[in-house]
Amino acid sequence: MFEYAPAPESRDIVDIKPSYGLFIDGEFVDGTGAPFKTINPATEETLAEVATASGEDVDRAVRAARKAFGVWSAMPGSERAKYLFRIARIIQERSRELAVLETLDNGKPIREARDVDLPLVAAHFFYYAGWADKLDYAGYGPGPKPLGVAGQVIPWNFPLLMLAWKIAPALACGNTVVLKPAETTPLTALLFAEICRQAELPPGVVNIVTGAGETGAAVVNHPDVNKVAFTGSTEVGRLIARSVAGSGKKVTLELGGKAANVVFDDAAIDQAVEGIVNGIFFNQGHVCCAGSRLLVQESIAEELLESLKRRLSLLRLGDPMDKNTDIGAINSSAQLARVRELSDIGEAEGAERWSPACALPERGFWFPPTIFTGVAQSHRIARDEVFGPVLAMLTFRTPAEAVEKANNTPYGLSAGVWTEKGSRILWMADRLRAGVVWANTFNKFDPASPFGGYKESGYGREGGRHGLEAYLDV
Ligand code: TXE
Repeated sequence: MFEYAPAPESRDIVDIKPSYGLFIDGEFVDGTGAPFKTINPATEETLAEVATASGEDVDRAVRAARKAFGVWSAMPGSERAKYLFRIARIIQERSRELAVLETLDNGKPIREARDVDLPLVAAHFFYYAGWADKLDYAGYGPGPKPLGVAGQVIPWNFPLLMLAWKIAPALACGNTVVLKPAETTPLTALLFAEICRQAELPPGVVNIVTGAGETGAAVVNHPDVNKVAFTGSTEVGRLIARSVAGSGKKVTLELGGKAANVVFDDAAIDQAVEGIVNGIFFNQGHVCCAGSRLLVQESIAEELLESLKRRLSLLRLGDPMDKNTDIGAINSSAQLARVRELSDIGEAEGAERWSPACALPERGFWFPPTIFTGVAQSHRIARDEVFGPVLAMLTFRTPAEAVEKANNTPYGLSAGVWTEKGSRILWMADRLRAGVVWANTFNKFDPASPFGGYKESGYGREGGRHGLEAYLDV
């Protein structure tokens, strides 16, 4: 039989330099900290050496952003919009290059980087470009003001998309930015810096400082930063909230999750199976809103599990640059160790572990798609965020029990409901303590809709009109 097998995407379309500096005041400059290496997690090959920004470098970046704030905030919104539209268009023009670089640095399948991440990145810039000259009409009353310099720290799971979520609304509102990408995925943020130059964005409006947690701490604690935006672990989110308490800085935190994907006995099973797979195996499960807890109505649990196992057996794990790949590499050895540890604990606590037969490449960081059954709510596999391709399956009998179990988590970022009954969707959505509830779908994003969590998943909203509030004094 003929099998469609397109050639792997070529890495030759990206020009990866041997070393990268910091982007401050419109220039690439050396960092004074010790440089670090960023690797391709699928091969463990070093991609480049990247500068570490010390406190002194961060201070330089914040001063550049402060100076640029005068110019940028005074510019008519319609002018700021032109820059943002220009950036959005360049992202579209260079999206193949950006997608390849994202895949090399992150390990995610090229198909996802190309078809999901990049279109959403451009969409965020287009969307917020549209707001830049309409802030007076956003319902806040006359003359909402930008906050000043925004210090933004982002994670490694969607490096460019998280950058877009942070930078686009900040700039649209007239703020300037110092952004720190994650230490395992700094390269696309640095290519974005090049795009800012190509768009002739005034120097200092966007500054990119690379480095690890210490650099991030220097950004959020800098006294001249007015607004802190963080996406990452709940643990670091807590540290940040404590360290900026009383400083007068506005803070938004987007932290972890342990979403329930709830399947009722009247759901379209094939569609639900696709949604469950997308919910937990998209991006190797490195997704804050991943549907990591599957709650299935007892009467269909066996049938659903069988379908799910058959579907998992068809997933292709391997070279992220291959356009056929469904599951790429785990982003780092540290994350792989965490996924392994929590999975081992799952087994030790008595849950049953299943993965399809699947050969893992010898080099790189890999973990097979995995389902745990016989899971109790007290098991850590049902409570902790694994942030990997690991699904914990539980069952329920009544809608009330489904709600109780779904809400039995310290997190509250997202949830999914699968049923053919419209009234039940509304009944569930009303009761689920989650910032997003998807119905008969999962992991759907739109720049026009707000995103954010309840409880330990953080506070503040990103996206939509609500996303502007984080960057304005009204
Ligand atoms: O996160 P960190 P890690 C969860 C997920 C994952 C776990 C650990 O469960 O397994 O967190 O991942 C910067 N001050 N999420 O260790 O450390 C850091 O350099 C300021 C969920 O990678 O929170 C990076 O840029 N910044 C999540 C960013 O914080 C600091 C996405 C995130 O890293 C800092 C990622 C400090 N003291 C992980 N320490 C989500 N919500 O999507 C570190 N950083």
